[in-house]
Order: sequence, then C-alpha cells, then structure tokens
Amino acid sequence: MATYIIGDLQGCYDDLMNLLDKIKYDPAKDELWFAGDIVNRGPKSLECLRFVKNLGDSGKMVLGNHDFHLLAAYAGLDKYRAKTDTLQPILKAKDADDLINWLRHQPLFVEHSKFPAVMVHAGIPPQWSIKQAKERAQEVEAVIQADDWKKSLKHHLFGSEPNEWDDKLKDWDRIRYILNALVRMRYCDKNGKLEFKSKMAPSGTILKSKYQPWFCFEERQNLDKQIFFGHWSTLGAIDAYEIHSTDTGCLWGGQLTAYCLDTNQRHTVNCPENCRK
Ligand SMILES: [Mn+2]
Repeated sequence: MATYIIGDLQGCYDDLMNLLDKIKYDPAKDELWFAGDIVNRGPKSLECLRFVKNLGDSGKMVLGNHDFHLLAAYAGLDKYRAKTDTLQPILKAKDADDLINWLRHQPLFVEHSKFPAVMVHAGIPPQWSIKQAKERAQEVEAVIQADDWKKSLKHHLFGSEPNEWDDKLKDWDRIRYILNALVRMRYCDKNGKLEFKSKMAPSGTILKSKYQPWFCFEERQNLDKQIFFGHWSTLGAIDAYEIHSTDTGCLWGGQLTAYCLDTNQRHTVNCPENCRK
C-alpha cells in the first residue's frame, strides 16, 4: 500500500496510464493524490476528470487554476475562455453536471493522516502557518460549494487584487487573495505580496529581486510539514526547502511525475509526444 502524489495532468490521460503501469499501481491498495490542474489544454481532459472522480475514497485532488477555469466555463463565463482551452468535451458530456458538481466539492488543501505532508496546487505564502492555510482554504471551499457558487464565480472570485495579505482582509478581497495564493502563486515577497508576471524558473536576475519563489524565505511560517504542489512547470523537480514540486511539464513534452510518500521516491514517464497534439 502506498500513496503517490501526481503532478498536473492537464488532460494527458495516456501519459497517466503509462505512469500507473510503471509504478504497478494497485487500485485495491494504493492511494493517488493529484496536485490540481487535472484538465485543460491537453487532449483528454474528460477522461482525466472521470478517472479521478471514479477513484472515490482512494483518490484525492486539490483544485488548480485550470480546474477553476472549467468551473467558470460551465457557469457560462465566456470572458475566461481561451483559444487553447480543450474543455468542450467535458461541457458536452452526458455526465457534465455530475462531474462539475463533484469538482466544485474538491478541496484546495489536503493533509495526509500518516505522513507530515500537505498538498496545494500552487503554494502556501510564507507568512501563513500550515493550520492557517488549511482554515483559509476552507473559506474558499465554502464559497464554491454554496448554492450560489455560479454567481460568486461570475462577480467576485477572479482578479489579481488585492495582492497583499492582511489579517483584517474581509469579504471578497480576502477570498481572492486566498484563492490566488493557493492556486496561482509562484513568486512573492517575504510578507506574501504576490507577483504574477513571471512564470519562469528563478534565474540570477530574479534572485536579486525582493520577489522570490514562495518557498525560499528563511522566515517561512510553514516549514513543519512537507508541502507538495504542482502549477510551476518550468521549475523542474525540487525536493528541498521542505517542499516537493510535482509539475514536471508533461503537457509541454516533459515528464509526468508520481512521488511516492512511503519511499520518498520519484517515478516519472517521459511525455515525448507533446501531449497537446
Ligand atoms: Mn496551475
């Protein structure tokens, strides 16, 4: 029995099947965790979504920005549609309502019951403890699980402001910062001020900036658990700073990763055919 944490699928279903073969996945014994962005841009988002849903109790996922994007598309927010989207097969599927209803009940933060490990899609800002991250994730979860979730999505949830945290933040400003931090963040300053422009891996130039990868700050308040995350495909595989990156760029012709929590080993498959084709 083992728990595997798998990086961003983004519709790369065939690569997932290859990876599960490689790790000799046993559905009766093993647990699969997905670091979010299970859909969009790749060719088989519907298959990925059905697969993760059908795992039932032996699967867990956290919501990523592309998963939120799917919720927005379902809710009719045309504004957020992009040419590179591959969400139509899900929206047209006969089980679309069930899939979306299940998806909007997935968490933004997951904690392991046995290992000192947590999972989020993008990261946890340096000024938050693990406990605060968990509680704040629940504030966003309550919004998308509520009956009026489509209205909240349409009018309040998206946007990059405020980009600075304050314990006194209230209402939608508070919800938006929490969502952006957990689901979109790559770089921030030591107080968790978010910087959205750069998607690249840290370089010499960036390292002179006050904005650093969110996990690089010595005074981080969440060093007591191993944090697993996806989202940052240009970062590569990092197992340091008490963090573990899992998006190794399968969608872009890189690799799909499964990190085994029981052995601390990474298992990968190459995704040589650019999965988007
Ligand atoms: Mn993402």
